[in-house]
Parts: sequence; C-alpha cells; structure tokens
Amino acid sequence: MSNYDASNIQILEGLEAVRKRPGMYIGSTGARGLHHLVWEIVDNSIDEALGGYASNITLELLEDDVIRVTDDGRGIPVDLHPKTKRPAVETILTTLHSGGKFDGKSYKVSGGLHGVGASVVNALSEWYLVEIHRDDKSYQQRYERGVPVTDVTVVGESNHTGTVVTFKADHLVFTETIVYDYEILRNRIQQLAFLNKGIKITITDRRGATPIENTYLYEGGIVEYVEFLNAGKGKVNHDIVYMDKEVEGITLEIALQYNDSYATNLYSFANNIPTHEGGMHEDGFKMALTRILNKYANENNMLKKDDSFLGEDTREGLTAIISLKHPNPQFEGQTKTKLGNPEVRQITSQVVGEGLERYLLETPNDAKLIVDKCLMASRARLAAKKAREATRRKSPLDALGFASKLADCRSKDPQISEIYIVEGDSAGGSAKQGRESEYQAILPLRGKVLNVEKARLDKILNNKEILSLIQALGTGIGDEFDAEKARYHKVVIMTDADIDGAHIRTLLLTFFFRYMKPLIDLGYVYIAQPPLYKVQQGKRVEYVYTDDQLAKVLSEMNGRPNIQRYKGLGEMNPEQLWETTMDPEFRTLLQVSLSDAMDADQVFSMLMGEEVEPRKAFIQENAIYANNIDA
Ligand code: 1YM
Repeated sequence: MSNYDASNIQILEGLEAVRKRPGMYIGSTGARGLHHLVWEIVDNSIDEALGGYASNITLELLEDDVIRVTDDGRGIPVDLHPKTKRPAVETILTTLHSGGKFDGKSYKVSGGLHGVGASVVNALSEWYLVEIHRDDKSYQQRYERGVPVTDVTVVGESNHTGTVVTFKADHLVFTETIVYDYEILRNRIQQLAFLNKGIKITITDRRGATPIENTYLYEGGIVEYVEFLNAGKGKVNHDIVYMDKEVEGITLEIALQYNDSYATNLYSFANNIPTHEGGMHEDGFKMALTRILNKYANENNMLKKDDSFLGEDTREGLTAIISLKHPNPQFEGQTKTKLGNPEVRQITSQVVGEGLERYLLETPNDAKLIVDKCLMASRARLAAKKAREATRRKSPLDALGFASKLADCRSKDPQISEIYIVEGDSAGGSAKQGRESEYQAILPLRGKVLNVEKARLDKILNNKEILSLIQALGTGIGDEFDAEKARYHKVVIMTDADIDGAHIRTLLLTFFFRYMKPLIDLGYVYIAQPPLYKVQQGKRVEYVYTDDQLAKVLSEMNGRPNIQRYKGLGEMNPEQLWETTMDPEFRTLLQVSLSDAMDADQVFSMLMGEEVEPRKAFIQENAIYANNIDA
C-alpha cells in the first residue's frame, strides 16, 4: 500500500461510494442482492466461456457461506495497466465500470440486470481473494472491503490457466442475511447451462456434513430446455422446432414445442437475463407465429372461410424459449425486464417466419397436429366468449350480473389499500368485523366452489368469486392487465392452515400467475400467516405460528398451560383475527415473489394436472411455497 498515489485514492473513493449506497449497484442488500454477488462473478466466467476460452465453471458454497467460483479460461490479465501502472486484475477489481470490457470490441454477453462487475462484489465483501493461473504461474491477491491488502503475488507454478475467485459477503452491508439459498443458486445455474450450450457448470454445497452437488452440461442448449419444461406432458408436435441466426452481431436462438395443456410457457431472454416483461423479441416472435400458422392453415384449407387464428390461439399449450444475445441491449419497463431495441422485432419475426415455414413444410404430420391444436383453441375461445356474455346479461343491477361479496375499504389510495381474500364465509365475517375498514377490504371466497376445479384453468373465470376478485382488483386480466389500475397494492391470501387451504392458495396463485403475473412481479401478492395455536397460562396469552415456536413457548412456561389449536380461521373471533393476522403492527405477511416463474409454473401444472399422486404428496410436504416466498 506504500506506493499508492492520488489516482489510487480516487479509485478507493469510488468503491467507498458502492459501500455507502449498495442498493444503487446491486438492487438491494437483502437476500436478492446477496445472491446477485454470485451472479456478477459467475457472469465473468460465462463470458470467458462464450468467448470460447473456457468450458468448465464451478460454483462452490463453502463453510460460513463463503463463495468460490472457478473457471478454466485464460485467467484475468496481471500485466501492468498503462494508466494506473498497477496490475490489470487490481485495476479491474478496484475500478467501477459499467461491465464493458476495456478493449471496446467485445461486449459482455451475460450479465445480471445491474451488470456492475467484479469491483462491486469486491467492495461489498468482507474479504475477496483472486487466484489466477496464467503463463505457467499462479498469482494471488487479497482484498478486504475492497481495499487491496497484498500486492498481486506469484505464489507458485501452474500447469493450467484459469481464474478462481473466493469471497465472503460483508455482514455490515448485508444486515438481513448472508446465508445463500442453494435452490436459488442451483436453479439459475441450470438455466445458465441451458442458455449457453456446451458449457459445463457444477454447483456444490459444502456447508453441511455431506456435500450436495449438481452438474449441468447441455449440448442441445435451449432445445433441451424445452424438452425439460415439457417433460411429463403430452407432446403435440414430436420434433422440437429450433431456429438460430446471427445478424449484425446479434445472435438469436428459438426453440418451441406444443404440449396438450392449455397454458403458455413462453420465456424470453436477452443476454441470459430473463425478460419477464417481454419486448421486441417476444413481439416479433408472436407476430411471426400467428402470421405463419394462419398462412399455412389457409393454404391447406384447414380454416373455415373468413376465419383466422388470433395470437392467443397459436400460443395455447406452447412451450418456447427465445434467447437473444445483443451487443447493446436496452432494458425498459417497470421492472427493467423488457427488451426495447426496435430492430430486434423485425429480425426475430423474419427468423421465426422462415424457420417455422420450413418446419411446417418439412414435417407435415407435426404441422397438422399443431394447426389442429390452434383450431381447438380458437373454438374454445369463441365458446367461452359466448358463455361470458350470457352471465353478464343475467342481471342489470351489477356489472358482473350478481352481487359481489366484497366489503371494500374506504380509502381510494391503492398505496395503502389492502384486500384480504378469505376462505369461507365465517372467516370472512370475522375478518369484516375485525378489520381496519379505512384501508382493509375483505373478499370472502367459498372454498368448496374453488376446490372442485381441476380442469382447464380458464373455467375458473366463470366462477363468481373469481369474477368478483377481478372486478375488485380493477386491473383487468391477461393482455389487458394494467398495473396502474390496481386498487390495492397488497393482495393478501388468507386461508386455513390445512390441505384445503393449501389447495385454494395454490389455485389463487395459479390464477395470479397465469392472468395477472405483473401483480406478482410488482410484489403486490402476499400470504397471511394465521397462528397455529393459542397458548394460555393464567393471564399470559401467546399466539404461536410454528411447531418449533410452540416447543419454545412451552419450555418457557411452567405448569400446565392451555393449548388451543386453530383448525381454521373461522375459530378465531374478530379481535383475535385482527391481533394475530391482520394488524400491520404484529402480523407477518409473506411476500410472494416469482423469482423464477418457471419453477412455480411447474408446481402449478403438477398441482393442476391429471395425476393425483404427485399433487397429494406435494401438498402434504409443502404447507406453503417456501422457496418462492421472501419473508
Ligand atoms: C471466477 C471469475 O473473471 N474469469 C475471467 C475474466 C477475464 C478474462 C478471463 C480475460 C478476458 C480477456 C482477456 C479479454 C477478464 N478479463 C478482463 C479484462 N472468472 C473470471 N477470465 N484475458 C482474460 O476480455 O480480453 C476483465 S474480466 F478486463 F482484463 F479484459
């Protein structure tokens, strides 16, 4: 540190800014930001692999939640940087840059939403160790909270090349948690392996007594991704449609297959980042799909005169992956997950148009099966429309043709307004009496009605309570969804802590997922946590929410306390329901965050599918979707 001059001090001030406002660089200092550190480092290895220099990447979780990422690339350069007169690696790890490479020619192909680079991870780590194998030597440098505490030092010889980064997140920054969730990391690692064919990625959890390890290598890339997503589902077309093209430095890959369900699983990515809000690549894809299927069906006289498929007809049962790699992606939209580059629409539409047309010509059997599937969808759409119109006309009194059971709140400010969706009329009654009616609305649902629904999800759109819910939320559904019109920014699902409750919750989440996904993306959906027990001894009353907590409370009480187990919300009186579950001062709400919509979808499909056994097992094992819920 003795040879540091003014420019170095400036550099350290840069990292100090990161430590002062970490949220600006990694989004949050909660669990999400913590995991983000890992992706910044892994992305550098993926980039090296996409350049053709590395083929193996490992991610290890070590004791004390230390992270280690290893690749067999060229190793980060260690030669002196012309400006700073310091080794290149040190400059990279102490200088804020936008994630772009220094040579200006290449671009970062992968990269999280923030794409801020390794220096930010360094700044937010209690310590950070980089190890480089290059030129038959192995080099090391160590940092603490972003500050180098050693020079880049040769520590031995080496017979291979590559980079190893080991770091520990700083508990002074990540005050909520520094514990990593293996499932979150494994899931994204698998996704990265699907999206980047030929790269072998291993993840190992060494925190416990016996290591857990998963290795992913997909030579087929996104074709294998579609195969994976459609596993266990009845296939419509046998051969997965695949197309790829490189134009003007943009590479585009698309894979698709129809299954015999009714759900659309269309997932798009730009530079490996999920584009939840879609964008130009999705638009171009949808345009071409609709255009080509209409053209083919018309030319082969498969459509009645003047009939045509709407876009939605061509997406029922569709599983598709769109993966775009762009030198200069423009991320837009409310959650910055919408691809804005205008030229991409035309390119995608053209690639899909040509590719799909060829597929249909070359595979006439599959072509017929796909068109038949679209025909079924369009007929079902017309039938559903008629049914909806019929229910609407029944009563002139109400927009929906029946009296809604909604007890609305008085406030018209969505920011503070909450709606509780409550299972059962009796719990609904307690909630209505116990609530703070200024800002809490109550919508009771009849459990039984929903419970019998196992068939097509869009059938539930004929369910009165669901219609009331749609009307209450005010946003509209599907393509017409408009978050700006949301009347409540907290939508709280409050069901019993039993299997029926879990089923209803699943159904509601499925409904939100399929028809109001932005509501989940925006973090508006919550699950209430009613207590499981009331423990009373003399005047002391404790509400207990978990079995672990029960054991603890009982050990603190001497004598024989009275334990009441709540089987349902209906057993609580209005005051109890307010105190334990609805009072913002004391309640716990679990925020539903679909950090991985695909995972959730698979659970939903399994729960809603025809096979009963896996569903039963799941519901019994998972009282709630622990993985998808950030407390
Ligand atoms: C475990 C994390 O960072 N690997 C890695 C990073 C780089 C290189 C190789 C690399 C890139 C280039 C040339 C180049 C980086 N280099 C730079 C910079 N793994 C990990 N592997 N030689 C090696 O892009 O030209 C930044 S990252 F800036 F030096 F080029």
